[in-house]
Amino acid sequence: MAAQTVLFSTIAAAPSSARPFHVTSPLFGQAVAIRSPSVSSLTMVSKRPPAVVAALKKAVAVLKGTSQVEGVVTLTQDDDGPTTVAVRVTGLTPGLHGFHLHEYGDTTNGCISTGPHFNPNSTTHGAPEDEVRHAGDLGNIVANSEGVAEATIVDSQIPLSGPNSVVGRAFVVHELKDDLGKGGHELSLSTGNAGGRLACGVVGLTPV
Ligand SMILES: [Cu+2]
Ligand SMILES: [Zn+2]
Repeated sequence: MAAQTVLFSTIAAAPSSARPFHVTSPLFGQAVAIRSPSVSSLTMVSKRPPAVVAALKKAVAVLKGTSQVEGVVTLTQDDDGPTTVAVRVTGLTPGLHGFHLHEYGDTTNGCISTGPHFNPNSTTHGAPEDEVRHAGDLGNIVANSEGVAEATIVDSQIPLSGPNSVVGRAFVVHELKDDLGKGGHELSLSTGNAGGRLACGVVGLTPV
């Protein structure tokens, strides 16, 4: 190993006029054959600009509960950009309903087992536009007089890959409006006092 390292340094530092291939030593010749591909690939990588590879990721969650409330949420993210969340929920009472990403993709005990709001930064509850918020705080969706809520949310705290990926976590739509942490209720800074969990669905990858 030590001999190879020395040879490698010598070759890398050699001026262009040096002609190491003319050296007839069998040992040296063998070492050049092994090491030279590494030298050339290292050189090329260091001189090349970073490759831009567009990586679109897409995920979906199907929301179900014990009531007639149901829905579909699709998430798309381009590279490390913000995630776009398209929501359609039906069967709601007209008005505002808290809408969050909860920590776990576990529905063994219904929506209760999805746990608290996804909160990788251990902060308090807030509005999506607040500095201090849970990553999972997506505010409210608004149902019309037919009980249908449709929304498109763009958010930077819910990526589809990396350490804070939300794939495998769950969306929850609530009975009541989320007070966005400002209601003064004892639950305002943890749940937005959004009441019961009407429907939920685990986020899973889907074809792009
Ligand atoms: Cu919630
Ligand atoms: Zn929250």
